[in-house]
Amino acid sequence: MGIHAAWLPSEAFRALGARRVLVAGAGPIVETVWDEVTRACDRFGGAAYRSGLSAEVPAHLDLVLSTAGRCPGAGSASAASPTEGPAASPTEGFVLGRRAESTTVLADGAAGMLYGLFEIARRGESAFDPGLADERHDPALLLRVLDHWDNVDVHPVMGQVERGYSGGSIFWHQGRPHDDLTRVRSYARLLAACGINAITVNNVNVHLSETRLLTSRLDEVAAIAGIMRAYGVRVHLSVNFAAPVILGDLPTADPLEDTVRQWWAQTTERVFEAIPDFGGYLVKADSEGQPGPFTYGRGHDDGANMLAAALAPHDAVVRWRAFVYDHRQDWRDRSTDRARAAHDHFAPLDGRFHDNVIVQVKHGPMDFQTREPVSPVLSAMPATRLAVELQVTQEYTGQQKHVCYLAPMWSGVLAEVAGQVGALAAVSNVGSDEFWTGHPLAQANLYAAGRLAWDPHRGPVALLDEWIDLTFPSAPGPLRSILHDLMDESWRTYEQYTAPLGVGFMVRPGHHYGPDVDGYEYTPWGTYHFADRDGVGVDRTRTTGTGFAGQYPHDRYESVATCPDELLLFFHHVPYGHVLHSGVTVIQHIYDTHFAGAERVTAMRQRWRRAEGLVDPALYARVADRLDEQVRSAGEWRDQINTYFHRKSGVPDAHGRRIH
Ligand code: GCW
Repeated sequence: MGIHAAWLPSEAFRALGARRVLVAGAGPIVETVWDEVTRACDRFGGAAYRSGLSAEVPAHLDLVLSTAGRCPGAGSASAASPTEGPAASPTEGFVLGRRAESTTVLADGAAGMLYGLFEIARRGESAFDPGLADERHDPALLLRVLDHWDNVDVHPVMGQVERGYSGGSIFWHQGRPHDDLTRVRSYARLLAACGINAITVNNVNVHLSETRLLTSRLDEVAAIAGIMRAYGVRVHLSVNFAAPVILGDLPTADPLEDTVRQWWAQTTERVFEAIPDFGGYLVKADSEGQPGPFTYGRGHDDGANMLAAALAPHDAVVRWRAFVYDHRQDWRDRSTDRARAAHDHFAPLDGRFHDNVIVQVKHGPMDFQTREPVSPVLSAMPATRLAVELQVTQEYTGQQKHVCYLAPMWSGVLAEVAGQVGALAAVSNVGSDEFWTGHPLAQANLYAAGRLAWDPHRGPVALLDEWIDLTFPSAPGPLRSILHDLMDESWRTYEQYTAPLGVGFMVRPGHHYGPDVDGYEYTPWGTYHFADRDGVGVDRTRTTGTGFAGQYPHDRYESVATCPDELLLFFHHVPYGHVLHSGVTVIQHIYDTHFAGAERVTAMRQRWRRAEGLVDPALYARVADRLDEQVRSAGEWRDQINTYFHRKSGVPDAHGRRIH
């Protein structure tokens, strides 16, 4: 099985590879750049020179890539703020411009040179435009990390990759590291080319074998780190808070016990002996059954600060997840609201975390639903370093069987949290699948997550076109417009045929695929819609509801008059006859969007048929298969949702369409 080139087909290097290119600098990442440049030049007829090493360097060069250091006065790195901190890298920025009739990348360091190289590749011929004006490029977010939910072993319920829809892990196979890590190297390259600078190799639910990655299986992590390093990607590890006990060394994991603190300090020292540029720990504690400081009557600040102290000597961070809630709730209890939980637990701790702790917050208050408000935690902790967590793996957005381009959602989130977060963590959608992501078009989500972390202002539509042009370099006009048409609005289409107006869930319990309106209604998971014969939605207002709306510093969500339609049922319980800002009633909106969404998917399938012969036949077939499933599934959603609400409300469809 070959390795799919994704957004780095060799064609992407044609413009660069046909030119005279000088590489100036030293170190392992510069070697990577050199390797890229020489391969491109060999392929496309250009010539590569190495400053100080090549015998003859011609007087005229087309491209100079150099680690010339930060240009005085060109700096865009902002003054220190709580969103920054010790893990800030000063080496990633670069200035792209023209000097002495050559295109130049003057990088702050080797990583900047690598990012500059990929910027040149993205631009193709236009990178060599004599009129190119100087541009400074710096990442908006210093930590841009992809979190893998990979297990070493195959978990009996979750499989090898938890919520993974792309085959097995790219790191482990049958309980051991893959013999051949070539794929991991290609992966590192793809990550760097979209701006990602860190990965967490294992699942946040840390089972026994994965707990050992910290100690007796550390060499496996070091091997991955060795490959990633060449592309400027640092490796992080999800750790089990109870590791000192589970690994059999201590009777307690109490974060205030000296023996426990020493255990972590010594263990962490050994990690750095094996992986000198290790990035840090990721922790899911006291959440969905994972161990945590609550067991010892300690707080999340105690737990996080203990690990932070162990990591502090090494310029590394602990990311501590704010995804903490009661997953054993009684559905009869209307006072508990899962949406409130992260803010209730973490906002009071603002200012109590060490400066190498990053509190990692899911973008919405619930759990990666198709539509959620932005988590209020992200504006409630100004004295804490924060990461926003996105889910690239499509657990609730079609599981890589449905086309669902998520960048429009993420851009909205990032616009709201600008200035409040210094890091972006994205749950990976990658696996051993030949197209990396199961659905080949889901590669665009991975690409966009990295690119948005680098530059959140880049529009989702521009990013989509960028991805299409790179991935399908020979895309003639028709193919580009087919892909654009299929993907651009696909998130909104998915929203149309699934749970309405921000109410969320309504998925089959366990695997979370396909409709089951009441699947979670009487369960302990805290994900309810409260539909009855009169209305639907969750009253989260301050005045009559759970009070969640009061966690925001503004009042937009409190009143139905100001709450946006798409979040109405997240915040309010309303009668079916309630008229939306759009002018239609809630019940009619449900019928209309479900018919429209499913119809749109059928049209997408039709449209894709015109791509036959324009793309690689295997990719064509894979997308075609997935679209068949999406058509089937969207019809299932439409019928179950419409029938359910028709039966509950007794209100007929104004247009007399078929409801079962
Ligand atoms: O969305 C839920 C998933 C769990 C996941 C959890 C989390 C890794 O259903 O599979 O566990 O979120 O984010 O920790």
